[in-house]
Order: sequence, then C-alpha cells, then structure tokens
Amino acid sequence: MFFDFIDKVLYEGSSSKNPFAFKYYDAEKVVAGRKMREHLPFAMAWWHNLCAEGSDMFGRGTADKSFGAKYGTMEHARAKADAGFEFMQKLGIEYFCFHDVDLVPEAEDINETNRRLDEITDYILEKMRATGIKCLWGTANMFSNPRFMNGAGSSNSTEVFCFAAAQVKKALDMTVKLGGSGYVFWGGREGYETLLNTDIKFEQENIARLMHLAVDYGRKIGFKGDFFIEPKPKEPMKHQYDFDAATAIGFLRQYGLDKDFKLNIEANHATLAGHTFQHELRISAINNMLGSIDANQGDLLLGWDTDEFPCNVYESTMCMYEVLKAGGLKNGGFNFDAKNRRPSNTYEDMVKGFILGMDTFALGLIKAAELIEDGRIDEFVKLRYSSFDTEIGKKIRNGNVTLEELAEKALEMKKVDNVPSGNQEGLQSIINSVLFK
Ligand code: XUL
Ligand code: CO
Repeated sequence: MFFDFIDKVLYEGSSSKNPFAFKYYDAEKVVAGRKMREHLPFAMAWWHNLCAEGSDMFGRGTADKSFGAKYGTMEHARAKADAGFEFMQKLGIEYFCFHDVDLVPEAEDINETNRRLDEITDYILEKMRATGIKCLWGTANMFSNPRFMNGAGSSNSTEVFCFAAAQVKKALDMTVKLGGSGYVFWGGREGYETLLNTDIKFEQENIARLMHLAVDYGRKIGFKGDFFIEPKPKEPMKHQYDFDAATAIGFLRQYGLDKDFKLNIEANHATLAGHTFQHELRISAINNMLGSIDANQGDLLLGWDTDEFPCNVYESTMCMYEVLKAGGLKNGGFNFDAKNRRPSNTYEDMVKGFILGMDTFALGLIKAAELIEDGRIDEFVKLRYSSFDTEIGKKIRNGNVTLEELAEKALEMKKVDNVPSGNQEGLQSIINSVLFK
C-alpha cells in the first residue's frame, strides 16, 4: 500500500473542506442524460503519474517514484503497476494510458525489452481483471531513445525506421492484449530543426507509410478501435509536422488515413499552436475527427508544454460544451497528461492533482450542460446566420446561383444597410452568468 492516507476518494460536495474528497465529481450523478463517469472516462497517464519525478533542465527529480523498489528492475516495474492500480482504484479512475517504455526499463537489446513487456503486461492484465480497470490507449515512445534523434517515421535511417516499426508493432500487440480502444501517434521528433538538411515531402510520405503499415497490422491482429494523431506544433522539435488539428486532418486525408484515424487533442498543445483548446476541439468535431482528449493545462506566460493539472473552469466548460455537442467521445477518454509541479512532490500531491483535474472537468460538464440547456448561445448563433434562410441565402447555400446574379442583386440594393452585431460581450456575459450563478 502506497497511498495509506486515503481509503476511497468520495464525493462530498462543494462545501467540503476535506482535501481528499471530490467537490464536483459525483461518478453516478446524471448530467445531460448520462452518468458523470460515462461522460468523463478519466485515464491515468503511466508516464507522468508513475514515472516522472519532477526533473527539469536545471535540476533532478524531487519526487520519489521508486515505490520501494530499485530503479531499472522488473521489481520496480511491478511496484509501479501496484502503485498505479491502488491509485486508480482509490480515485475511481477506470482507465490508463501508456507508452511501451513507461512499463519496463528498456534493455540494450530490443528482444529483451519485448520479453520484459510480455512479462509486465501479463502482470497488468491480472490486475485489470481483478479491478475492472481498463486500458484507454497505448503508444510507442519514439522520441526518448537517442536513435530517434532525427525522427522515427521521418528518420533518414532505414535502421531507425525498422526500429520504429518494431516498437509500433509491439505497442499494438500490447494495446490489443490489454483491450485498449485507441492507439496514439504523437510525433515528438517527427519534424525538423532546419530545412537545410530536410526533405519535408519525403519525410511526410514515410510517416504516412509507417501509419498505413500500423493500420494494416492492427486490423490484422483484431484492433477495432481508433488510431489517433496527437497534434503538437513544437517541442521537442522546432517544427513538428502534426502542427495542429487542421494540419493533421489535411495530412490524414492526403494520405488516405482518415477512415482509421481521429485526433487526440491536448489542451496545452492547442495553446502552443496559438489556438484555444476549444478551437482545436471544434475543428476536430466538425470534421468528424474528435477522438480523445489529453486533459491538461498550459501556462500562457510560458512558451513550452507545462502539462499542468487543469484548474481553469472556463476552459473545461468550453471543452465539455464541444464534447457534448459532438455527442461524446466514442473510443476516447480524458487522459490526464498532466504532472504535479516540481515542488508538489508527495504522494498526497499526486492524489490532489487528480482530484483537482477530475473536479475541474466535472464542473465543466455541469456548466456546459447548463449552457446548452439555457439555449441563448445556440439561439444567437442560429440567428446570426439567419439571412441564409432567405430565398437568396438558400440559393447561395445550394449552389443555385451565379456570380453575375449576386452582383446584380448588390447593384439593385445599392448599399448594405445593416450587418447585425456579433454580440460578443453579450455572449460572454451569458457565460459568466451561467458559471457564477
Ligand atoms: C507530449 C505528449 C505525449 C503524448 C503521448 O507532449 O503529450 O505524452 O501524449 O506520447
Ligand atoms: Co499528450
């Protein structure tokens, strides 16, 4: 037992002063026709919660993630799984996400790494059966090992391309073994530092080839879920090919991958791309590509990926507004790709981080449902485009008109008398009145 200071984290309501209770997340409570736990399939990210110790560019880790075992051993791999399952059970988190090398120490020889992965996934599978906890998605870490310094699918080396293929194959095997409903490609090194040494066209074609091979293999071994691209504009590379949702969707369509892939949208990646989280979700949703969410938050004053636990209710409300409008996430969930701040280095802080994140999204869900129920935003948007319900509007929409006819109409009108207001401040005031009533 690693988290002895808590039994099960329960819902106590917003007036509770208990730091180890949910203030808004009430798993069984019905909001907008479904239970909160069904709207919000929360997942624990193995890498942040069980591996990351808070090291940064200027100092080593501050948190102890040894869980009583020696680092670099299979005993440690099992201790992490023990801690992770105890943690998820106590918080009522029903899913987890993993990279291959989050689970075991990587060996010199990939054959030995794969053997270790078989051993740990047997162990994890037993725990999943005992607890009912499930795998949301798996992925291969193709950015940490030095062999990926020039990319994985985009590498200039066929040797590296083979290793990328081997890791994707194994990670797909594990995802299927653990019953995951998603497989993620986050292309951390799929990009470039300088165009002086880079053939973008060649690199993008090769990434697409690797993805096609992954789809073919995945479907062959019975993977029925979704493949996801997780867009991010930069970091670690200066420029990453999956810059944002629109770029990733264009790529998927160009290379015929759009039937098998959707997007995994991360809040902090959206802001790094110069977009809001809501923008990235909307672009995905209108293209039928909203797959899953990496639920975290960045710091707008910092230009890098801080992966904070989300606390901004305005943002989570607009996120849940998009998710509700899109009809929910089918094969996806809300993966806390988030880590405690470096000085928040205790086991208590780990629990508090998840309570904060889960409550922030629960409150966002409640408020988004209220906004939709309120109806004024929807009504205004409908009204805003209502001139397209007129005879000429319908003709434009249906493509039944020529440029000459439209120009003729303008000449008849002579001038535009009235373009209706955008009412932004009025709408923002509605949001505040729903958020803070
Ligand atoms: C990195 C990031 C990754 C992906 C999975 O910014 O978000 O952890 O979610 O590789
Ligand atoms: Co992520």
